[in-house]
Amino acid sequence: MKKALITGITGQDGALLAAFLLEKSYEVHGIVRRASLPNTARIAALLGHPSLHLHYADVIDAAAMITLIQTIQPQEIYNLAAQSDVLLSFTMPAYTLDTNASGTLTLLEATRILPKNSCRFYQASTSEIFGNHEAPQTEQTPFQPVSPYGISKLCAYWLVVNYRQAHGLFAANGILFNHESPLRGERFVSRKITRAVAAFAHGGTTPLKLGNLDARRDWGHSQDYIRGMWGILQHSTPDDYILATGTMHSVRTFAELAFGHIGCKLQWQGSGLQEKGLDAKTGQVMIEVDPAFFRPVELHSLCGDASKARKILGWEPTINFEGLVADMVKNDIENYKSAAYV
Ligand code: NAP
Ligand code: G4F
Repeated sequence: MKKALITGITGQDGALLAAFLLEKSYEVHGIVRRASLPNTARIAALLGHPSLHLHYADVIDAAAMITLIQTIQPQEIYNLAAQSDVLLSFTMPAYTLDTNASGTLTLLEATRILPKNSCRFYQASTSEIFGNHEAPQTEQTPFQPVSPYGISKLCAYWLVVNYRQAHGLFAANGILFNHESPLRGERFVSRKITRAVAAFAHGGTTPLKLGNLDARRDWGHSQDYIRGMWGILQHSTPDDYILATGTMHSVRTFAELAFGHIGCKLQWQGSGLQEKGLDAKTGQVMIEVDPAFFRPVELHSLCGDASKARKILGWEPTINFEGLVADMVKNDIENYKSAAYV
């Protein structure tokens, strides 16, 4: 039985990856941070599985991580742990770098001192490392990160490349473009929109406050990207791959599609901070612009070219933008709880 260690198992991707690996008969180990309230809601359905083992740790705690990895001796490590909120990284830059960059270094060191060639290492890299370089982005596109988050992830990217070159480690970067699911964190724009749609569907009246409506992202479904992460570690040689859909939509389009699921056609009125999205039928205000959600530096357009992963790994996304939005809206309407969206 193969053993895998997932850092970030309590997050969106970690929870989906744990389910995927258990399905493949792996012994799955995950690290959980100490919190004052339970933080295992996303893996609730997996708790009690005989092949799932959770350990308290934090990637910032080098001694704990090295001890844990020496004890488990995994064949695969998926480093998904991160402070992954781009806007927050501007207010918590040191914490973001400690977790995302130094945390990755700790894990690479812990992997390096395992018996030679015994463990493969996957790093959750991101399209944020490209910054505002012209879309579509490929593995050859120059890196120009525009946030502390992007900078921390670029440092981790190069550490992975360096450990591969200097120490012969099987270490690979998955450069993933935005991917969402019903488990997406509630502060990210996709989930914020689909939760607001659910609130309106259940009789809510509070307008949704958003930032930049014209930012464009390449949104895919997390389920497809989990399969890609695993595929990157199964290939005979370690390398870095983009996973993306190759299509790009604006936040505005995401909102129009999501609100359409409850029979609301959005009509935009005004501009700048005064712009509002109204229900074309009733005139009710559904969306307002709030500068609190603007970023000090915005990343305007991301669209990935995943030709390399397609050609070498045979990876293809199977769920398109419309399917993703439908899945998220349906799930939020079905599981609606009247908590405010942030
Ligand atoms: P997420 O939902 O925010 O999950 C992050 C995970 O990291 C959580 O389990 C969190 O634990 C854990 N974590 C945070 N700080 C930690 C620390 N110091 N020590 C140990 N664990 C820590 O993120 P996601 O969307 O699943 O993304 C997974 C990874 O892919 C992240 O590295 C992210 O940066 C990267 N990525 C994501 C996307 C995307 O679109 N989703 C795209 C490209 C790259 P708690 O539950 O305790 O907070
Ligand atoms: O949903 P977002 O917060 O995701 P963002 O910044 O693209 O980052 C996500 O994807 C990255 C991959 O490219 C990951 F590495 C990262 O960890 C994370 O998973 O914002 C998307 C866009 C931005 O341009 C933002 O300015 O939506 C815009 N936006 C507009 N209104 C908003 C809002 N974003 C958020 N979070 N909240 C808003 O109200």
